[in-house]
Amino acid sequence: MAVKHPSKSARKTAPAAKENAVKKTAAAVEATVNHHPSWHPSVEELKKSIVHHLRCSIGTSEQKASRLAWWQAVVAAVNELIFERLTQTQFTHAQKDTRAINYLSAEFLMGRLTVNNLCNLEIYQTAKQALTDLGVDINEICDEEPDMALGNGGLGRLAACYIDSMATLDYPSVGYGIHYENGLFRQEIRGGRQVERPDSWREYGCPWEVCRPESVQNIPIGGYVETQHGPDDSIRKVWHPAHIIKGVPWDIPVVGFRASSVTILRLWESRATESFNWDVFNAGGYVDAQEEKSAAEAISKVLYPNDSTEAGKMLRLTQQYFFCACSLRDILRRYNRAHHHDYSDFANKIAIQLNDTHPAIAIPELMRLLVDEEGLSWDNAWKIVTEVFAYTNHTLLPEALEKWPLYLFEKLLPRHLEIIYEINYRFLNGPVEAMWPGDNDKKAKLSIIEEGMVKKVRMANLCVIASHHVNGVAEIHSKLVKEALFPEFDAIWPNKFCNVTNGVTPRRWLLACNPELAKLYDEVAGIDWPLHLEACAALRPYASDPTYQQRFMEIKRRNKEALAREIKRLCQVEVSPDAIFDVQVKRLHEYKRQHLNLLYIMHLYRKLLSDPSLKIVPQVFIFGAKAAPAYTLAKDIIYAINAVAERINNDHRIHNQLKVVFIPNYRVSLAEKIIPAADVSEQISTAGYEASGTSNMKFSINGALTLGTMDGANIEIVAEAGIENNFIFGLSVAEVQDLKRRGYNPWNYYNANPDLKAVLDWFDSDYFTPGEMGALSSIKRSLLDGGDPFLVLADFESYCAAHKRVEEMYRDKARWARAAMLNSASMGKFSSDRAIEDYAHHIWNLKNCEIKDSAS
Ligand code: 26Q
Repeated sequence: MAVKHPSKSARKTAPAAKENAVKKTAAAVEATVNHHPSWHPSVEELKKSIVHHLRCSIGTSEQKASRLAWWQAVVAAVNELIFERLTQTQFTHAQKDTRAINYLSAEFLMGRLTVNNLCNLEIYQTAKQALTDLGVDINEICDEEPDMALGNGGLGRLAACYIDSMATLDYPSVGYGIHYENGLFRQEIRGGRQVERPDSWREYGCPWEVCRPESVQNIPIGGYVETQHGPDDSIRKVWHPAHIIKGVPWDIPVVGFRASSVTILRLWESRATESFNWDVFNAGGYVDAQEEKSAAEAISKVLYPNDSTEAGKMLRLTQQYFFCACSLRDILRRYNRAHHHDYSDFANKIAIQLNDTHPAIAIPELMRLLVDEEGLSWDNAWKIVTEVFAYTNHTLLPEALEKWPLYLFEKLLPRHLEIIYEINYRFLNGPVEAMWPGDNDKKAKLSIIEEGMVKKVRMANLCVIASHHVNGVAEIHSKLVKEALFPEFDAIWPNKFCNVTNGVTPRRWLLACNPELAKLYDEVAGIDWPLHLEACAALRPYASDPTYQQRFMEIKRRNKEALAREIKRLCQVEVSPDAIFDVQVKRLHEYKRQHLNLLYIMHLYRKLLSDPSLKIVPQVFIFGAKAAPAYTLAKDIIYAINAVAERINNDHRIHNQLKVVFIPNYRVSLAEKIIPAADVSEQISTAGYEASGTSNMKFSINGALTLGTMDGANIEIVAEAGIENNFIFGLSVAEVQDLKRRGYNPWNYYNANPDLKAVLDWFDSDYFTPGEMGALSSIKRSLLDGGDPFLVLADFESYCAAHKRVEEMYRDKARWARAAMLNSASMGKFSSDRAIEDYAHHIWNLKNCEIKDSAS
């Protein structure tokens, strides 16, 4: 399929040049460029390739092939295009010995790759036509693909958006993570309650991934450290590990938009080493050998389903160490191919980003590799380490900052613990002593080691000390990281702390998931908007134009119709696309306040019951949320939503004016169907608790209006889109802090607001759980006896008022359409391309590297 490609300038047009660009639809563009680049086959060529792979790679025929087989054949055909670019990318980087960013993350929530890759190669229409000609529906076969759910939520999806941008922007980069055998659990709802089922995403193999046995790593673990005394008082530390674990890399190629670069996501799978098994086996310990094998393979078996810390789990720490140790060895191996163990250029060639503290163990591991294995002095090694690492913080919740019991380190990573002590000693007696001489309280507060009954290692402190930059993920969050979480560190290193507001990839979150809106943008903004999301501002002048308003709202309408069909299929509930689609989809957490949303729904239902003539704007409340399996209250909230939904949806007295649906098993592929169909985006966390949020950005891009608090990136979103085009409510961060300082008493709100009281008392009845009195009362208890830690009751009234404004605006169709369009057209800032450029310029000091086509 090799042919020539257009010039780079034709692939990437600067926004300025866009005005003169002939405005074409994406399909027309595809048609005209079809016969140029090597990754743009014609329909006939692609058909030939798919059929070839169906027969020769999958071993079936057009007549017999299942949907799954068709999908596999399409993937094989697409991979052929991608691999050519991959080879070219890696060849170019090696030849130029480029500086690269290594993005370390315990989670990559990739979702499905087929539609995304077809869109990034700009061959979606070609593939659709090819498959139609072959008698196959592209939607049906793409729906066969299991999600790669190797992450919990925001942090994991952010990593996935970021590799898409790194590839698109031609930044030499590698994503490193864990090849979990089971991703985030599949959620089933039985009798209204969440049940967790294993997610075996590669039960039948994943055709996107390639195993790389030539890059296997051996990872030592456990055992003890021997101190060897050499001549002239020199000492040498020798680690005698108890086990060696094998790390097997699986590569997933990530193709940038218009096939710019192909970046690798390298995920490590743990295996038992043959040698160890062999020894035990020979000693007659067959069963022991099998146990050893199971223990080694357990390391990458399952993703921890908590999106806050799970303290003290040996296996979790082992996972973290395992993937960091594999990744660092991989990085060193590649560096040494060109530099032959001369580390003087290491920090010029290598940048490492730590996605939260989960990969923090990479810091002492790199020290260990440089000092113990490569023979560098401590000072030289520390200089390198502090020039290489940067750390992103994603949470302020003190209980969510990772701390590992010392005894786990002693057992698992004895040498790393010694290194951490040394780092800590030098830090406390260096910069801390210099700034606060003799102040032991300061030393205790800033120490990497937390004293107490169970001594702990504070991973965040380690990250801050070793990193050249520490960033938060939205303006307000970064300010709080600096001023509330790490003020002393900021005093020591005033230039270390910075902000990089999160972003999302416009390729997946607009181009691929909302093709009709994408087409409208092609027309008004030119076809390069997926590379320059700010170009979508071209729609703003049309926001008051009735013709465009109608077109925009018709697209929304068709997306709502499609979602209504999906809801019927998944929840057996009939919903009308005429209603407001009000959506809250995210992990279930008290701070995200799904229960505030529920209180409002119950309040509205009560109003409808008490006034049978009341006419409201019909509304559908849509939820999607997974709860951590051990988070009881979160699971109770899911149960309550389902119980309330059941009652409301079957109550004919309210004439279908109100519907509530909980869509099970929320995940990336569902988000792609839900978000383009939303009218209202619920972003209602207690101010100061949501670091950024990223679904808020996806909703706005797709023309939903935000109903939210002044928290995280909501603040920046409404600053761009206009506060008057959204619905802001509730206490601000300062007001939350103030109220907590003064002493917050939820009972005051309960007693003062009869509506609120009535709704809360409802939880104690059996109205929603017939025959089961008080089945929902844990929620009321947490909000009153439990002290309502997230100020749900304090924000209730303001939230109700905001909902009233939603209804009012929705009645004015033109006003709503205008607001929706202005939101969508104002989200340029929230492209992950902007975020990656920020990282590259301000943190990584990274230059991009254009990849020429091998055919040219
Ligand atoms: C840690 C230790 C043991 C087990 C699990 C964990 C763990 C796993 C996942 C801790 C945290 C997470 C995920 C956190 C997360 O998703 N944070 C979100 O990050 C987004 C991207 O920056 C932000 O937009 C969200 O505001 C933030 O909540």
